[in-house]
Amino acid sequence: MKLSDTQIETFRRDGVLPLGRVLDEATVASACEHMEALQKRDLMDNPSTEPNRTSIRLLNVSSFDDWFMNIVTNDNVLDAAESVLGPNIQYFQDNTFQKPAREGSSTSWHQDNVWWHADPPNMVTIWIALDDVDASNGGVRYIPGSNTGLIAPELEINDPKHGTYKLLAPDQVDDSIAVSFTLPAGHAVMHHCLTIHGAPPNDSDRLRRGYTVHLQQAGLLKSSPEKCPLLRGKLPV
Ligand SMILES: O=C(O)CCC(=O)C(=O)O
Repeated sequence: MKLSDTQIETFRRDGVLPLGRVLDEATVASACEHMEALQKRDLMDNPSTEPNRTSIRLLNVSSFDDWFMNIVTNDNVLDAAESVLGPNIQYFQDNTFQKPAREGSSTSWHQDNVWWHADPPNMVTIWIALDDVDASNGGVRYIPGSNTGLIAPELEINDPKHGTYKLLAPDQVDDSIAVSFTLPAGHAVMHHCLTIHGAPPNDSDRLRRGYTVHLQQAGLLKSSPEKCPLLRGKLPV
């Protein structure tokens, strides 16, 4: 279902919008089964930025198991994206994030477009809860209104697995205005590629699994349609 004018206005102002339910229970259960199967194949990546903490991640998950394209092409996902990106939509990436009970690591504050360099910044992420997710098990936090421009990140991360890169330092972010959402499994939040977001560690006794779909206005990043299929509308000529 397309977003209402009020929802679009909220998204444009805040850079973040809860979408409500996008996946039914059966699809959530299948997604968890497919994630588990990938984990057994030992494909998951474990970005180790915090000692004694674990995040289990797989980038571009649909390239390993194309079942996930069922979610990428789900009408609830694409209708929400189309409401803000327009009719021409192209895949960019889809990822899984699994943060185990009591040891799931935090996600530092960041803006996705620091990596994507989309200009104009017409890209969105739809973060879908595969477990019931809220503030207590490491729900993603967003800084409303931060979707106005890039901030040069100053926090150096030395990840033994992924080398050195920079994210936003805590003093670059006014976290007193951060918002997070209570998401039953199957519910989603959409954020703009400039919106600052991050997540606390999972200190709860509940698993925290999420799946993200990253979409671009078709043709924006000049991605090849073989790797990044057109999902709606047409590519610019
Ligand atoms: O789930 C997380 O902790 C990170 C998610 C994220 O960074 C994203 O959706 O862009």
